[in-house]
Amino acid sequence: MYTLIGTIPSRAFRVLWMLEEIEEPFTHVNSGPRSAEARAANPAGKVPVLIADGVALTDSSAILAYLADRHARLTYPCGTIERARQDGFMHFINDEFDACLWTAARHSFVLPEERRVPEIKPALKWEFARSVDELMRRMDDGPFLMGEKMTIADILATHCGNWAFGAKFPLENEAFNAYLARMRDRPAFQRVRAMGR
Ligand SMILES: N[C@@H](CCC(=O)N[C@@H](CS)C(=O)NCC(=O)O)C(=O)O
Repeated sequence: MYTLIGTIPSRAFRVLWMLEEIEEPFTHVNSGPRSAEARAANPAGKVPVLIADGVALTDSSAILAYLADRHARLTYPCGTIERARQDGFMHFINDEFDACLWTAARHSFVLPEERRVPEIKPALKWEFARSVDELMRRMDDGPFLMGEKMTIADILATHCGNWAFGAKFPLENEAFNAYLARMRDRPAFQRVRAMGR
């Protein structure tokens, strides 16, 4: 049985969605970043944290990859060309989507006020829009990023798309918007969303 620490609006959503997709039982500790529960498991105070076999695992992409490999779900096997492409998607989304969104968040409410540089935000929004176009160029015919098979890259991309929407980043790529709508329709996604209500 897994234990997942982190609130629904945080990156913990990615892991909760994964656990729902693969139908693995888990206990959810609905505690936020820097909470006592988060710090007890991860001294940095960051969430999500997955407790697996008594060990605290951090960093949502690594947790997704661990669950995918362990349960042989939503992933291609290590050492295959498909896995290399899947990893490429994961790195691309982290580098170009998550990094932009996280930098915008840091300069909006995470950093101490005197350290924030709000002027950076328009450049981040422009970069993000350019990366969305690039992701859609790299996407196979669909319905998922890698064609007929859903992978953990879809969880990461969709979470970042939703985050962008919440952060009022422009979302003008129709193919990406249609992809996000399809992904949000998934019952496992909806179950996690309902947990937050
Ligand atoms: N690379 C980590 C980032 C984790 C992270 O920064 N989480 C945010 C919440 S979504 C957090 O805990 N922030 C608190 C802080 O930075 O002090 C991941 O993907 O899990």
